[in-house]
Amino acid sequence: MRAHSKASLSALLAVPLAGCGGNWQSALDVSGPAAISLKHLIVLIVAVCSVVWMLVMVVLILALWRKRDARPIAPEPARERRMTTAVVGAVVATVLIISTFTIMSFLATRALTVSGQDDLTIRVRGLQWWWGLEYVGPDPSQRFETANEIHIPVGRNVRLKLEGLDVIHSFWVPSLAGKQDLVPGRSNELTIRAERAGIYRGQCAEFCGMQHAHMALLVIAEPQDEFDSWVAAQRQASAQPADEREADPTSRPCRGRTR
Ligand SMILES: [Cu+2]
Repeated sequence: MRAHSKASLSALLAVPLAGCGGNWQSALDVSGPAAISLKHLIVLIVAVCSVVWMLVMVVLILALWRKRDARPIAPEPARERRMTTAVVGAVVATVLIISTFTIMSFLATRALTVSGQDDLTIRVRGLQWWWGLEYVGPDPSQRFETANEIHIPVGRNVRLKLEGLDVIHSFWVPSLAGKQDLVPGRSNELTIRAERAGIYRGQCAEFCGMQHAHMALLVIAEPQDEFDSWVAAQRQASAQPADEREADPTSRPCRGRTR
């Protein structure tokens, strides 16, 4: 094979395989129990559907091949019984497969909201086009707010209370959990958990206006001590500007420009 042909083949294979892992926003590169169960469900459904598709193709090809033979318009009774058995068997198999997938999907979706005693609670507000976050605790004075960046401790359940304040949004961090909508006037819940430290990208998964594609967020999973340090820093009072020059943002030099 010539060099440029090999390069073209490699590039062609790289496109479909690029979404199979190693990405920081991928339903196939998972780190949380909910995302792992969803990944298993995806793989199972794709595998079963692939087998069914191949069986249908084989039967279709055989039927087209055998059609060349001259067949009577009215089949004999024994042949008709075989055809009836095949059709009934196919219908039963279809009902069983679809019912199994429906039950498994229901159980996997219900597991997204399972929570425990150790939960850290964060109120997530969806707005056009950003994410407002409030770390909720038993003591109101310990609460604080951030935006677009969720810090969580590794190995702990984090309960997200989801609220839409303007239109419907959808919270989705595919490496950690499934999607859950943020609906105005209604409170939904989602539990996320990261089993390993890292940065996981999330994205609004419901079209919510012209800037919807830019409505991303980051989940930063870190060890408990680092998370505690970050929380302590967030609870500190804001630093006040020392003079008028620091208080006036227009007086600061632009980044990347020398004066
Ligand atoms: Cu959106």
